[in-house]
Amino acid sequence: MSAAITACADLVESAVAHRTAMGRLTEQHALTLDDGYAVQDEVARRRLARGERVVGAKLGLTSPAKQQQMQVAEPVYGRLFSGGLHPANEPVRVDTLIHPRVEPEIVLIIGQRLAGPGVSAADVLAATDWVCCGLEVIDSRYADFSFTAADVVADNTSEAKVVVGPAMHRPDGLDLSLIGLLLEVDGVQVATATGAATMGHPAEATAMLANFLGARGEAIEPGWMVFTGGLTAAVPLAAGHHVTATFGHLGSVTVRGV
Ligand code: 0L1
Ligand code: MG
Repeated sequence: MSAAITACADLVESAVAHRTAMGRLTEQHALTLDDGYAVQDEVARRRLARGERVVGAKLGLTSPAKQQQMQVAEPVYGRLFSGGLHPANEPVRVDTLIHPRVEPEIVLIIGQRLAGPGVSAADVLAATDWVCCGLEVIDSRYADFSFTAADVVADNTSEAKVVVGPAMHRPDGLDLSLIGLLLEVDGVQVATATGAATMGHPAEATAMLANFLGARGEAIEPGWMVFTGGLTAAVPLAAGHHVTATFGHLGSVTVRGV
């Protein structure tokens, strides 16, 4: 591993530990997208060595709303860790994070290993045990959430916490592209979307991930949850406020900041 990858992994970990936003890594190092993944891999290796577990995967920047908000047009992948699982009924302490935002996602619970090449959306649905709704709490380690694709990948795509709704649904008979979503902050509607916002269909987005991981010699593993990509722009999470996502068929999920 190059000294630059190690140095960038150190900077990411320091920003998390000190809850301090940093400048773009790409301003100090000429990182390609592959280099960004190498940094993410190194930080993941360290977290696993400290006892965390990977519990799933997250797709990022898969919807036009997110790509426009972040000014990055490339879908990206990050890991979900056991330490980021957050109970649905517990408030999120915003002072444990830098500048949290929340985004609504359709979540797949995968029952069978999926690794490309050649994984299709139909394969994903056949391997999916359950579908539920979720809110992802993201927290970029970059000042003003300003990053390139390589930067955000190095930062595990702003991973912080995930909350899943209480109701699990079988995928059979559901067209996930047609699932409607209403996003509210403190009871005020701020955005609407459908499942089609994430690459046409959440299973299409997940198939892309399985093919991407297969090319890296990795897979979506049985039991993983896949956050299939924010359907709307992310909204800030402030103390005293609550964000609720209500999905057709899938129910609703709320995150409250304290
Ligand atoms: O889950 C995500 O969509 C994160 C990808 C982009 C990172 C961000 O919006 O901070
Ligand atoms: Mg997300």
